[in-house]
Amino acid sequence: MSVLFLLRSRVSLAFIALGLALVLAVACNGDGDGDGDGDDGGGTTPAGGASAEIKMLPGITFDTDELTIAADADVTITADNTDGFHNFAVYNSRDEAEDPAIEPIGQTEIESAPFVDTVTLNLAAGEYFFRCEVHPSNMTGTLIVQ
Ligand SMILES: [Cu+2]
Repeated sequence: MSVLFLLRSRVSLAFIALGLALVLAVACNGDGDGDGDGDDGGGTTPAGGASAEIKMLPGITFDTDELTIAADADVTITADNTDGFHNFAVYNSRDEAEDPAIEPIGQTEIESAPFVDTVTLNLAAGEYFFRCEVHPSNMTGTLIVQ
């Protein structure tokens, strides 16, 4: 009788452990998806959607040099400055960015970390250029609109 009871409580414990493992697995998956979105250039459907995020990290760098967003839709890009003095500015091309007479299509405020700002764009499909206005040679990338 007591052996059976012990056995049962072991089984219950096993179920609880299994449940915890499942919860952990789901949590880890969530993280993985978040990372994949930025990297794989729109392979996953939610990525090329109505929002995107870029981070400014220690070392005068963005967390990615390639962002993918949806074409012909209002897309809000969040620039999360975690370190230093930066902004996020989008131009039609690198050439236009290097022409001091041409203003960016859109940009976030130049501000010291910690600072989060957004810029909303509505662009035709194509490849655009982004950079930090404070560090135009270190922090650059391609905005893919598709
Ligand atoms: Cu910068």
